[in-house]
Amino acid sequence: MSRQLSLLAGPPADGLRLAPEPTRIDLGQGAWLDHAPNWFHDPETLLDDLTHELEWRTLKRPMYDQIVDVPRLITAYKRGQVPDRLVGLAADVEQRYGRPFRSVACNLYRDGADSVAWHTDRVPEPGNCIIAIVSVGQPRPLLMRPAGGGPTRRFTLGDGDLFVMGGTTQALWEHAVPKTKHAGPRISIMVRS
Ligand SMILES: O=C(O)CCC(=O)C(=O)O
Repeated sequence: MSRQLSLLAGPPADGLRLAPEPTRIDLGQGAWLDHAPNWFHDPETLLDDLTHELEWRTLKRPMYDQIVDVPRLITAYKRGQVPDRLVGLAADVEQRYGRPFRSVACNLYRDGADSVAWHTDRVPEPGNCIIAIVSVGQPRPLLMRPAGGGPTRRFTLGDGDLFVMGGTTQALWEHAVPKTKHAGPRISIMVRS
């Protein structure tokens, strides 16, 4: 619907095209995913621009008795501080899902050794969230498993894909991006409500 609204209101936000509706995957108990492959029309340029324009940081975390680097580069912005390059993308997600976003965070996976471990995102409403991921660069698997245990589901997020975790996903499911043997750079842009 929002695509049609965008069309009526004028051209879509910068970098976006009139993509088909995402496929909705019902995980049960109010948890759902949306996946729209090839949603962003020029992912190569976005990957290049974000790689060079954003201020990437290495976070540290305790592991056993050591402090280690988090295996990916990160940058995050609150609403109102989002760089120009990402404003249109965040606005399009907001319009599509009808929920104001609170923040935009980006992860840069330099190669296959970069990853994110199993976790749920800390959001104000874990039982009613919209977390949109726009993935650019190397396709990587995103795994999801029930927080209390259960079979893992595997999704591949390709170059330019939109993947949304909605409803109760952050209360009931964990997600991870595992290490892989060979992979080029990938950036995930997380628009969180
Ligand atoms: O890179 C991704 O697709 C997921 C990243 C993630 O789960 C996070 O930053 O919390």
